[in-house]
Amino acid sequence: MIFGRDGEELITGEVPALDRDPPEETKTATFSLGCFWGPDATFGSLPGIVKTRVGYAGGEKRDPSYRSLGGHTETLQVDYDLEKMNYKRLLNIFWDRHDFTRSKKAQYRSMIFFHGEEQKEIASRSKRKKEKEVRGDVKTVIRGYSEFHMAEDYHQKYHLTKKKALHDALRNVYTDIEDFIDSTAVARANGYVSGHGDISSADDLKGLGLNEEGREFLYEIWKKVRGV
Ligand code: MHO
Repeated sequence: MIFGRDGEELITGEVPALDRDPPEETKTATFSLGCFWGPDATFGSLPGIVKTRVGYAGGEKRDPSYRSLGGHTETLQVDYDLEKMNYKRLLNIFWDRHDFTRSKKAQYRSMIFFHGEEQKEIASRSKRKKEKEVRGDVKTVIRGYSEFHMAEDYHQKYHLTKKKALHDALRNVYTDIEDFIDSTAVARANGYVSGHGDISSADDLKGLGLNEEGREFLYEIWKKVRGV
């Protein structure tokens, strides 16, 4: 237990079931769609997303930071389970979640960084389709992935960090920040506190390592954000 953290009453203390047997095969996708806090939560809530991380990509600076981006763009990177998710579906969510018809400053550009030829094809096709749909210009830049600079820890799973008891509970399970960022359970919890996810009772929150009290606690937050 780390001094000063609470939330211990909300967890079982065991490794969350969702993190227990990671999928055999995952792929990575990298997208920029405005402030990265929101996409981290949206994508993190989806079954089939194994890991999420936020960072900076597409610029020149070799060691960007939030205060000194050096031409980089806020970017989300996810690892997805090939048995439960595919790139086309990820792109549909990408388009749905931001306005890609307006020019933005470098920090908030709309970008797709493809990993490999297959993603390149799918992304290009998907962009052409969008152009037809909106009958005009899609500002999204499609580019080959080259590098991704992790953002500061306080940007990772940002919405969850604002729910201290829950955040601390999960940090009690994952005391190492890297394990915390990489946890599927933590990615889901970050999505649920933001009102994402298809949940109809606290029972649907099993697998996150929370006990009954913890599940109720999270379910109440989810309902409040959803306004139900
Ligand atoms: N409007 C947000 C953007 C943060 S995001 C990490 C803020 O400045 O509070 O760019």
